[in-house]
Amino acid sequence: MKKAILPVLILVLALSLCACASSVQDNLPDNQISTSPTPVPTVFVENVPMPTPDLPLDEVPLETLMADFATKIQAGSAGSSLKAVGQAVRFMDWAIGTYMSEEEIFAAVDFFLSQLDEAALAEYMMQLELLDYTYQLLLTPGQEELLATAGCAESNYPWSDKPLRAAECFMNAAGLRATYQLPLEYTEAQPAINELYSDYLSDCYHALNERWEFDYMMEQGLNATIFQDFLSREAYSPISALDELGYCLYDVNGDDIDELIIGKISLPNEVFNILSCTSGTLTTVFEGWERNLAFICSDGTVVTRGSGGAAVTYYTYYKFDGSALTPFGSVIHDGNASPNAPWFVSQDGDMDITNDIPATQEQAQGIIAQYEALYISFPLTPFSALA
Ligand SMILES: [Ca+2]
Ligand SMILES: [Ca+2]
Repeated sequence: MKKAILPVLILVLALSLCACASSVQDNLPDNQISTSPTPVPTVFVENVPMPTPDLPLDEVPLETLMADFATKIQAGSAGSSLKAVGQAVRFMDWAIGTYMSEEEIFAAVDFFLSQLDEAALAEYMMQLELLDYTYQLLLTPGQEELLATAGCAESNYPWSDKPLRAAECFMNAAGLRATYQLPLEYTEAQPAINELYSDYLSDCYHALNERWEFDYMMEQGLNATIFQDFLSREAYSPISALDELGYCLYDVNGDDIDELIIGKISLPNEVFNILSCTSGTLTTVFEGWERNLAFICSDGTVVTRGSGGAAVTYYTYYKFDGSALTPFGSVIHDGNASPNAPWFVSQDGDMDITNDIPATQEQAQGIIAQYEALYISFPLTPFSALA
């Protein structure tokens, strides 16, 4: 598979890890300040301006920020866009620095919005729309002059040239990210299924219903490993494979062509198969099994999590262009090869840790958590519905 290096996301994550580390240190009494700060893998920090040590990026609680947006952003008034710049800067500093999970962000946003009456909510949503617009503007190049005019020349610009995970979670929770809600719509109205997909899904149904042989499933391009595994469980499970496994259409990379997602109904963010029909033929983009699963993030990143036994776990991060996956980074825990310092990070997608960079557990798990916050749970339709 072609290798491409897209370091920005990893760099952003590293930046946030550095920021968190510095803020923790800033909050310690003097006699507890560590004299040997955790080294950051150099691969993460190349060409990236480090946050200034006296500026802990995550020091402002989200609820404080949200209250400030209400008083300091004036949508539609003179000078409103400049005031929004200052708030967008704080918002992006928060997004880079926060360790809040997706659930925590959702809960905080939901709670704040639920306190507002109808008129206040309408006003606040206009303020958030201006904030969102400004935030997206600040992800683009050439905004130095705008920042200087707004009195924010000393900001951490450019934070990133890609959407920030926490910021996207926030906007999604506020209802400003239509794409994130797409999977939910599938439960209400199934879209017309592409003929390539419908033939494939029909095979899936018949394979499970008629218990096709393993080799025949393989010949038909089905996920024989998973299908046979779930069929064999029927001996002791009250749920049939037809009801346990399901599918969903979802446009992973935003090119208006849906991909076909196959997974387990009860674990709706774990994906066994991703299929594409972008090229005009049905293509298997990813085929997994229970120890090598995929997860799809709301920003289009595809993550695979593989296991090589109890002590070995691989997380690989991919860009998806509609037809193929290209790895841009990985986080590996290998307690066999390196029992005392098992975590590694890299910008490659191979399983080889000899060309990777050692990382602390905190750094590695920080990267994993930032992507986990974006995993989509798909409302899968059971194959039994195709009867
Ligand atoms: Ca697509
Ligand atoms: Ca490697």
